[in-house]
Amino acid sequence: MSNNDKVRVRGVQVHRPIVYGNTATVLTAKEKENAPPEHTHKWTVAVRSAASAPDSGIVGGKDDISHFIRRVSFKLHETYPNPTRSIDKPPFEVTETGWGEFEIAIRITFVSESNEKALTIYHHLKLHPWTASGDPEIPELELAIKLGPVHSWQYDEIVFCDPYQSFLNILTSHPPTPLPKGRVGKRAVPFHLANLGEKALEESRGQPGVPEFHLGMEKEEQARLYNAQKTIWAEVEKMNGVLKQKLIEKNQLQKNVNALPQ
Ligand code: SLL
Repeated sequence: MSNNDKVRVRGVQVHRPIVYGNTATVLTAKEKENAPPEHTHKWTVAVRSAASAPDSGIVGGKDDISHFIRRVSFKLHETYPNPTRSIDKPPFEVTETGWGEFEIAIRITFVSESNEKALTIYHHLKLHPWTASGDPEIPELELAIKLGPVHSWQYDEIVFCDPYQSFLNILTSHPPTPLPKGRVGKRAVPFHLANLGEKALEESRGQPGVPEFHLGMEKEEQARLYNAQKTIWAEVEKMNGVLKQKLIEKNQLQKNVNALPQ
């Protein structure tokens, strides 16, 4: 390391896209044999690169992210033995079986060249499929099996501001694979925000695809936010009308009160 490497490069920001979350499936009869009797699901929680490898069958993970991530620690529910699982090399993931959903604290430690503080993010382990509103919150296992694997993933970008020269060199020599522009083939089904269920299964012709993050999702998210804003505006307008009406009523009542004999 030369002295120059210890200097921060001011004004530079480097973004690295990641995904974190989990996949879950209902235990098969064979898997059940090797699991505690109350366990119903098998799941994998992971931190990966955002781009997916074609036909890999997994969400994200095309790029190796160990040039900037040194360790990922997953803090599981205390019902698990040794609940803090530290993973020092890729794939940064933990596979377990269990019966319940819980919050997982994910602590990401960066390589020492970065001089960056560790980052903690949270993921709510999702085992049960989303169903159309009105359905029971936790669908029967048979329906869950029919619906296929549950995917709950979050896209995020880690931003390194004013990186050290040596770290900047590492980052720039490992550019991330750009996300695809839109949906590719069967990797179609949306996930964390979608109201999945039997309808989504029908739409995917009974074959749920493995979801993939793509650039079109940003536009879809924008459209969702815009629609939500429009709904709120309409609601505010309506409530303003109600308020106006109530004020008129109040003034009238006040007048009546004032007109009462003392
Ligand atoms: C719930 N608050 O009640 C959550 C807790 C805990 C899940 C879920 C396995 C533990 C074991 C397991 O699934 N724990 O291996 O004994 O839903």
